[in-house]
Amino acid sequence: MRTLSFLSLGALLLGAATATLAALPRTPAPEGAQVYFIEPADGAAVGQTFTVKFGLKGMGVAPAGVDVPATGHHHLLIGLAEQPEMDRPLPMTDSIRHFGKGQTETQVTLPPGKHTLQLLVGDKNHVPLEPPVISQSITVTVK
Ligand SMILES: [Cu+2]
Repeated sequence: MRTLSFLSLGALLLGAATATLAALPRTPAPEGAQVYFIEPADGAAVGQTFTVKFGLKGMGVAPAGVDVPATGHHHLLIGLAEQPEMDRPLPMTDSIRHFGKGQTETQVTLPPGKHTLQLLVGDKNHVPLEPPVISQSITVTVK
């Protein structure tokens, strides 16, 4: 009996994990929505810890988990070689930072060298909108 309930719990957890990874319905992007960097500027030279300010037009910012039409939250992509998959929740990694409290700026600390930065808006489930509201990729040189 104990073994059986352990197995059912395992199946339940596996089911939940699979559901999380599976494709979720994507939120349509509001017409003309645009995300961009207020700072730093593309090509800027910055110190090892620098401020990044996120700009958003044509839609609003809301925390993750909050269901308000025409809103989303920011994700900062740092040095990603490939764009993340757009039909599922964005993973939380050092290279994909979530601002699920609705933050519109952050401090980033990176080692010296060139780094690419890009902003990507996600919906309440951290899934990119359809079509993706994604910024230009900018490059900064950390001194
Ligand atoms: Cu997120």
